[in-house]
Amino acid sequence: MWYFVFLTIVGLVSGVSITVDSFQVGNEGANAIDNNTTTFWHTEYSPSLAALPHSAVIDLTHSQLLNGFSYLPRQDGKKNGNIGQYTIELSLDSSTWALVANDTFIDDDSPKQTGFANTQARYVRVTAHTEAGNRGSWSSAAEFGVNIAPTSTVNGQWGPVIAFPIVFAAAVVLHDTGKIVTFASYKINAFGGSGNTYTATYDPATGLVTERNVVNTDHDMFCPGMSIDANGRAVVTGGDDASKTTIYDPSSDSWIIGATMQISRGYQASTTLSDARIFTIGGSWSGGRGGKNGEIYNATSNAWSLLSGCPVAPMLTADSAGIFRQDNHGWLFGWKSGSVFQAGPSKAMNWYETSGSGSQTSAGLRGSDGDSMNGNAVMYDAVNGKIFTAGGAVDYQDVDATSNVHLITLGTPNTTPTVQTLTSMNYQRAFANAVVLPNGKIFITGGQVHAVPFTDATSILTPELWDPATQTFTVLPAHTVPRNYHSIALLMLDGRVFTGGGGLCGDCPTGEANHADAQIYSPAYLFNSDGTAATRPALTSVSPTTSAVGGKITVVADSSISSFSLIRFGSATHTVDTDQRRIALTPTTTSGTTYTLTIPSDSGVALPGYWMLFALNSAGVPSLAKTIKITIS
Ligand SMILES: *[C@@H]1O[C@H](CO)[C@@H](O)[C@H](O)[C@H]1NC(C)=O
Ligand SMILES: *[C@@H]1O[C@H](CO)[C@@H](O)[C@H](O)[C@H]1NC(C)=O
Ligand SMILES: *[C@@H]1O[C@H](CO)[C@@H](O)[C@H](O)[C@H]1NC(C)=O
Ligand SMILES: *[C@@H]1O[C@H](CO)[C@@H](O)[C@H](O)[C@H]1NC(C)=O
Ligand SMILES: [Cu+2]
Repeated sequence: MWYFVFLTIVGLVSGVSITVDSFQVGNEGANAIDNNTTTFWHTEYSPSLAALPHSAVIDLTHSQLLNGFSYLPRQDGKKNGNIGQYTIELSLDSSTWALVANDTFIDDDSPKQTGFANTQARYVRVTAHTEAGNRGSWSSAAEFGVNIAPTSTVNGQWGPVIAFPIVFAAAVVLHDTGKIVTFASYKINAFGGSGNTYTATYDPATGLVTERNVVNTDHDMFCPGMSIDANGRAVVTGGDDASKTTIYDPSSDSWIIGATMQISRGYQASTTLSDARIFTIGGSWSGGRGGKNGEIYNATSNAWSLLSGCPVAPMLTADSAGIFRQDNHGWLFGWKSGSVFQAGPSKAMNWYETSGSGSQTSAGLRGSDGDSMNGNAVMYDAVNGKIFTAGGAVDYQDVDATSNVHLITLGTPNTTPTVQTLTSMNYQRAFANAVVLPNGKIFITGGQVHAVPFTDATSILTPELWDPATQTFTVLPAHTVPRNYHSIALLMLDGRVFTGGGGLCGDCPTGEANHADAQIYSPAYLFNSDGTAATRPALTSVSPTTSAVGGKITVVADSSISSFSLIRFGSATHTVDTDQRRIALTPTTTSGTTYTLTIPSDSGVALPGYWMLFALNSAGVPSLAKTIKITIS
């Protein structure tokens, strides 16, 4: 089933009209605003051929606050006229125009979005400067749509959609700049190749996105495992090129060839450990099926070693598609003394020990929860060993997701944790993303009720926020673009949440869709009750910025601070972000607005690597984060 979201349907019913520079009889401009995806606008090709550029002006009948434009290419399986490079201009009077977007649409039939800062306008002009495949001088469109900017901030607010040059399925936040590096596959909008990966980096400081095709590591990093190591480098393993390791080092902005794994993998998960090594397990999606037992990476020696005592069998789901799916996307948490706690997605939970050749111990069941493939698990309070789990489905696909929520409380390794069943989410979700905020609340976004990769049918566009104090959910404003299979979400240094991606189905069959875009959510804590921006406390000095576990950090703020938190820099792909975790910090001494913070002494709680330090005032408004590096000793 085809699915597309218009915040505003610019349909004839409302008096909205369209004027085009050219049309073929039978393919008039009105077809682009009739909310009928079968009909489409096409510029004239017979008896004469109209030349590029082509334009369409939509008259909304009255001025409105706009923040985006949507384009659905023709849906009849042909590509002629797909718009390539385009500009969007806005006007109050159809005579003075302001350029708000200048970008290029990918040449496929997925719905496209482009956003811009809130602008008051009555007229919207889209100009096609090229045909996306340079096949001819035509333009065509099944539908155009306009997004009305949100005005309420009571439950936070979504910003405009940010157009990306790639359909990304994985992303990482950089500790030095706060930039977000996203990556797709060997093509910008399709997976299944070898030897290269298209990446795109978003810079929150400028709003710019830069594209880069990474070829030097000879690695299609689609459907990988990923963990950020003790030095802030993203260690990306397997996927389409199933044995490879590629390391992204933010300090040199370089992609580095790492050691090949002992076992080829795709859809494995990995996690950084208390001793700075990285453990991985599972991954029968690629590189052969079955036997994807644990192995461990030492970044210092750049070597992978098998852990013969860490079998994958105890953590398999009972997926009806067999082993291909049963060992995918483990919910792994590095914990004390080099241990790994596996919280899901299987209903069985396990401990893996990584010293010597490793060992495995059952950790019991996750309450009455079933297998929860493509659900979420977040360690939102590491000091107290608290893991929140939500959603997922018994099979990878073609089944309904659950809205189940569980709270796991870890003790010492190899002991059975406490599991509580909590109030469910408002929505069933598989392929959602969950992000812990500085205040400990968990933002859950996207996903669909009926789990099916690549489709947007049964999408949940309404995020919700879990409050650990009340253990209940608040429903939040809807986002613009569906975020399902292959979508990601990550906390940013400024306390907002970056979401995006989804798809990677190339010339997606009918009903499937690519999403080459992102959208940023600003939580309610960034607004005053009248909708103006809240005044944020600032961290004027943090010293030292590198601390061993158990060390003390002196923080000077510009105003009174009520609480602090550390959140480890995240990496996300396929609903998995084993890097994010949160530590609530209470100052040990306070003098005026100078605070002394003590880093937890256990590196299984405070994993080595880079963390965001947030200070929150009494109104719950977080500062911009300062980056802290935690070392083992
Ligand atoms: C547009 O079409 C969809 C699907 O046919 C329908 O659900 C929706 O109500 C229509 N919207 C308007 C404004 O007509
Ligand atoms: C959409 O347009 C097609 C082609 O003109 C027509 O057959 C169909 O009935 C229309 N659908 C709706 C819901 O109006
Ligand atoms: C849009 O971007 C293209 C490519 O960068 C550039 O050549 C062109 O001048 C820009 N158009 C406008 C109107 O700024
Ligand atoms: C990782 O390798 C280095 C260099 O060989 C070694 O010194 C270190 O002990 C290893 N780390 C662990 C946890 O084994
Ligand atoms: Cu995938």
